[in-house]
Amino acid sequence: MKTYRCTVAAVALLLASHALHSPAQTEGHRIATNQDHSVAAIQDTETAAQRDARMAWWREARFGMFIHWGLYSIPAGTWNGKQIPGIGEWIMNSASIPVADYKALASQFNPTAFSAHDIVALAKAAGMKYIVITAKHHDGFAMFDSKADPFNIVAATPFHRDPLRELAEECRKQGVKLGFYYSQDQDWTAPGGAAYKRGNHDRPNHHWDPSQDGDFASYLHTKAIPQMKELLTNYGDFPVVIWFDTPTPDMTPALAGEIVALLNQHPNLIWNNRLGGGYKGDTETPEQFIPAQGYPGRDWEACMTMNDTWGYKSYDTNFKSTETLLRNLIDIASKGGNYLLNIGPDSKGNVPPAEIERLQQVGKWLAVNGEAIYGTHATLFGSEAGSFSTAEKDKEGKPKFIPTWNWRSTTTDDAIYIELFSWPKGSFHLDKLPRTVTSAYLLADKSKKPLKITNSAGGIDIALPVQALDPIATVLVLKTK
Ligand code: H79
Repeated sequence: MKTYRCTVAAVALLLASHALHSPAQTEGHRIATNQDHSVAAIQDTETAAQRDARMAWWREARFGMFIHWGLYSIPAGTWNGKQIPGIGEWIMNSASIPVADYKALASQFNPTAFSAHDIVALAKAAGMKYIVITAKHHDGFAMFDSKADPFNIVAATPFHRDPLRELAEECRKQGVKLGFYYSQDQDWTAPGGAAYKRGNHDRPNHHWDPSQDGDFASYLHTKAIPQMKELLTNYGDFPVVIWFDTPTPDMTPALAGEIVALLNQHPNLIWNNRLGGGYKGDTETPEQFIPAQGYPGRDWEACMTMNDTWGYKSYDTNFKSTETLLRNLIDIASKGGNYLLNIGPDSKGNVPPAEIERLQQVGKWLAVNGEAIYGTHATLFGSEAGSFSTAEKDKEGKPKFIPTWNWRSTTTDDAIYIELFSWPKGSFHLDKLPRTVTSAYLLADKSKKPLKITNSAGGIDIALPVQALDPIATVLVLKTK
């Protein structure tokens, strides 16, 4: 066993991330890394070729569905007649709901409209290749059949069904991959589970109900680890992803190492950078933002909501347009990342119509233009995404990135795709060309009518028809050698 070295700087980082809460969580997870781990993770031991093989399906997929669904869909953003600000799945913390009162929601949870078939079919129609669903969020309620803890959808609700099992079956039938989100660190209903500070929760550990107090290691040993074992063994070839969230300093390297030992028994599993304890995981997880230039050398996945909440809130109608969602997907793909786009079903199990509508529209575009997204690599150019301002600073005091939205580019071995958001008059000009272009056509043109290419001053001009073929993004294909 390797000895674990914990530097003062690493501890300071961990503490700082805990104090700041959301910034550490949402802005790139610079929680201590590169330390020696007491238990080596697969990323520490595998070869580059093994890693490429393990990550292959995920890198090709580019687009996945996040599902936040749990008891919080019952209050749906309102508690005791008051609308509670913030994200819906945080309502227990944000409204300081006592544990017993929150747990009582389980007896009302009967989402009879839930259809695993329809949700998987929706993901497919949207062009999404994988689904990640909240098996347990910070509220501690398990959305699956758990023998390890009775606060779960099968034992504690009139529904008595296991949606994860139903989704696993449908995903197998419909050819979609399935992953599980598991809040390994925060758990607001289990004694010893961690809590982020919200409001006036100044008691030690930011708890707001004495029944939350307890020993974190005991919580891990009696609830979180046993439940993760259930999730990793009861669903056949799924999950292919475990999506951890919100690590705190409670998750010491030694405790995280116990979880890693479990993950290591599932060598094809992909897990993110939010376990804690200094483990980097497989993926960076920018939350609610798209990084200016991706994360060169790292796999990454931007997780984003369609409105302003993950868990269903009845009055959040601030939906992004299909244009924004599609541009985000293209922007992310052009930077080499994946887009994990969230839906929040309601307490009956219905997906909000505004979410269905947008996903179907994105899927329509992908059905025609998917070749420019799936299995592609990042842009060979880069400056088309925007530039860093010399005057404006971002929240960290660094030059602010100002995106531009004329076009993006994705790449395969023999093609460069140009996704045109604004339609140029007459022709599209490219200055510097990293490859030789042999032919050009529009992806949405079934006849693949060749477009005239003219050399001009070190670059090329591609003659375009007068009208864009798609109001949001028309894809220009440049075959290359
Ligand atoms: O599961 C979703 C979120 O619930 C979870 N990650 C995504 C995928 C998440 N947990 N914490 N955070 C994200 C960031 C923390 C935000 C906070 Fe707040 C700011 C906690 C307290 C202040 C947001 C605003 C939640 C309550 C108020």
